[in-house]
Amino acid sequence: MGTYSMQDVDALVADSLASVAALTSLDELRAHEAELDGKRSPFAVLQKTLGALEPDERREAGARLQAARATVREALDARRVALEADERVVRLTRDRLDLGDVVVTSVSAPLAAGHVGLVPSTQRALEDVFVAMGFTVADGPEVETDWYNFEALNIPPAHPARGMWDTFYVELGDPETVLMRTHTSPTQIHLMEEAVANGTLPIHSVMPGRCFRRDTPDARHLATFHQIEGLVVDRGISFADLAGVIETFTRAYFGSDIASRLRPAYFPFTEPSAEFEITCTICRGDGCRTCSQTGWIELGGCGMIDPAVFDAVGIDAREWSGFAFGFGIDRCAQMKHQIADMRALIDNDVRFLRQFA
Ligand code: FA5
Repeated sequence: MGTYSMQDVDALVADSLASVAALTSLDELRAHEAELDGKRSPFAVLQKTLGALEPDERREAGARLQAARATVREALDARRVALEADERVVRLTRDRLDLGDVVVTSVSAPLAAGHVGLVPSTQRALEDVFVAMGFTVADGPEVETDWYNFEALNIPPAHPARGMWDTFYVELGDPETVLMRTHTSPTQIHLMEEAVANGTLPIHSVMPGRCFRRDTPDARHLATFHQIEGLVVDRGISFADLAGVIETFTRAYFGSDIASRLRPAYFPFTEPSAEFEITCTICRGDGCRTCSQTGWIELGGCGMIDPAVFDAVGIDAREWSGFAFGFGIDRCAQMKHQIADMRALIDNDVRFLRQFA
């Protein structure tokens, strides 16, 4: 910091403006700002000498210094704006994406398309097997009357067999007269009534659909599940026909390496009755949590139509005979795809669902 006099002011301004013009970066500007326009500037030094002057001289010199400092400050401000603009351009140029290097794979991610769920696709696969065996496919209501779900199936009110199906009743009409069907067997009754009314016996049909029970969900049960009912009414039908259909179905759907068996059972609407089981596909028969350590999984019930059922729908049991079966569709899906816990079917976990796209 030298010593200056007021004669130097114009030269000092010229020097300062030249120094400002020579600044090449904001960092440089910050480093020299105090020398050009701050406490260390020649103008600040001169300011301190004003006290020694006469008042008139002091006023004039003060005004000149202020003007000089204002000139330098304006030049500094203008240089700062220009340097900021330059540096922004440098930054933007450095950060700019070179589109030549960018491979654009898609403008927007493709929307994930949904697909048919495992239970409906299993239902279709089962229908295909039975259609190939000569069955037609029929449909029935999910809300039924007591008569179709129980009575016509030889399950009168207060019959202990009603305990086999824990029922959701609908608040409609007299108490416990309207209900969510507990199985697809009531559709058999509708089909037989229609065939009698229209004179279209024999019947060879399967009837898939949703069923409802007050069952506690577990590895093999849901409260809303699906069954596929089968009904054959013709002349001269025997248990051998039933066993043959079940055997043919098992091989066609599960493949010949899966063992199946019929075990004596009781259903009020068939006589004799049987339960149909296959080797548990989760443990291959060794026993696991899914099959309650038995090595076998029950797929459904079946049997020869009880004459009391023929009576209820007006079919002459001396002329006609028949069999029926009812399998769990969810159970079939579970065994076909080795799903340890049936509740996965209703969890809606996309990682599970995607496996069956
Ligand atoms: C019946 O429902 C009889 N209507 C089957 C029948 C039809 C017998 C025709 C004779 C003649 P059952 O309650 O056992 O039977 O059920 C049959 C199958 O439905 C079971 O083996 C199982 O595969 C499936 N099922 C039953 N309850 C459930 C449930 N809560 N969740 C999932 N599947 C079930």
